[in-house]
Amino acid sequence: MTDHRGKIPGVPPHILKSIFRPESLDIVKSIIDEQLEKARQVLFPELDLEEFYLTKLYPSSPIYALLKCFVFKSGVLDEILCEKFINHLKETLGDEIFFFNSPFVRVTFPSLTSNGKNRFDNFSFGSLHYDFYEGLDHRTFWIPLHEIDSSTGSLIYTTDLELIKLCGLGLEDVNYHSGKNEGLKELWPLVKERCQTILCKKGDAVTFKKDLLHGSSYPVTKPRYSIDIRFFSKNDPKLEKVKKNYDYSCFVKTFIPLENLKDRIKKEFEYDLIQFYKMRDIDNYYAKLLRLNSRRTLSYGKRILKKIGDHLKV
Ligand SMILES: O=C(O)CCC(=O)C(=O)O
Ligand SMILES: [Fe+2]
Repeated sequence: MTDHRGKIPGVPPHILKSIFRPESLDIVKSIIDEQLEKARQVLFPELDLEEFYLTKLYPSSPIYALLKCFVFKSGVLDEILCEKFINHLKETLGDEIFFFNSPFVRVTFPSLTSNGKNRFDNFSFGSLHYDFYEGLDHRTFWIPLHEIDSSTGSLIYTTDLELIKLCGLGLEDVNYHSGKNEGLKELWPLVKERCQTILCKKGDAVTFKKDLLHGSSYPVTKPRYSIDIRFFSKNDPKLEKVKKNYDYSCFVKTFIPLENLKDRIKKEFEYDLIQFYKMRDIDNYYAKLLRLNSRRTLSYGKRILKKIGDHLKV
């Protein structure tokens, strides 16, 4: 059996209690705020911060792709890779560990829309989906930067097989933030009723595997900041296959060994930012980034990358 998605309940997530120092999380949050402000200044100086949030930040906004470059380049992993966390990683995955170079920075807030204009559904960035990378047996770590309660919105998940089967493999693939897939609306009440919501204290992290159907809910009255990162063992049998299939993505160029991670990640994202500045044609670049992040448009991605290469030569 290779692809279990939509077929098995999955293992519920595990909460790692007090794994991060609250002070470190405060630093990460302030880096994110600073870098968001920098993104606004560079890209949309004509908008004030409120307008910028309202119109430019929404679940599939390319600003988030840019934000994560800024944020990871600024050293958030210096704060996150503390001794407790590294010990946990080694206990779980052994001594030789890779970082899957596709981290996310999530900033959501109550007035967040689905597309920069309207709100279509009650989920946030992640509609229900699996973190599934060619079957790699990775661990996802969802790291909120403050206490998570009913006011902040949260990670949601389900192990309810009936709901899982109804969702099938489809939820991830359907662009349901765009409101185009009306059919899925019928599922929303069930999703709301059957999904579990995670609550955690500042300093806790949530970890889960590829078999868990999960998503996130919108904040109600307070913003929600979190980052999510993935690690896997160097001995993972699926490693070669994944490498081959992800080579062409802008952000998943490499798997970084844990030992070099703090420095390497800064260089990786520095590089991505340089590419970004060189492109100048920002809107177009966004479109390319989004496309390149999709597994199904790999051949398209190859063509675009070639074009980007040509463009840079000019
Ligand atoms: O934080 C979110 O909105 C989604 C998180 C997620 O999908 C993940 O951590 O894999
Ligand atoms: Fe996810």
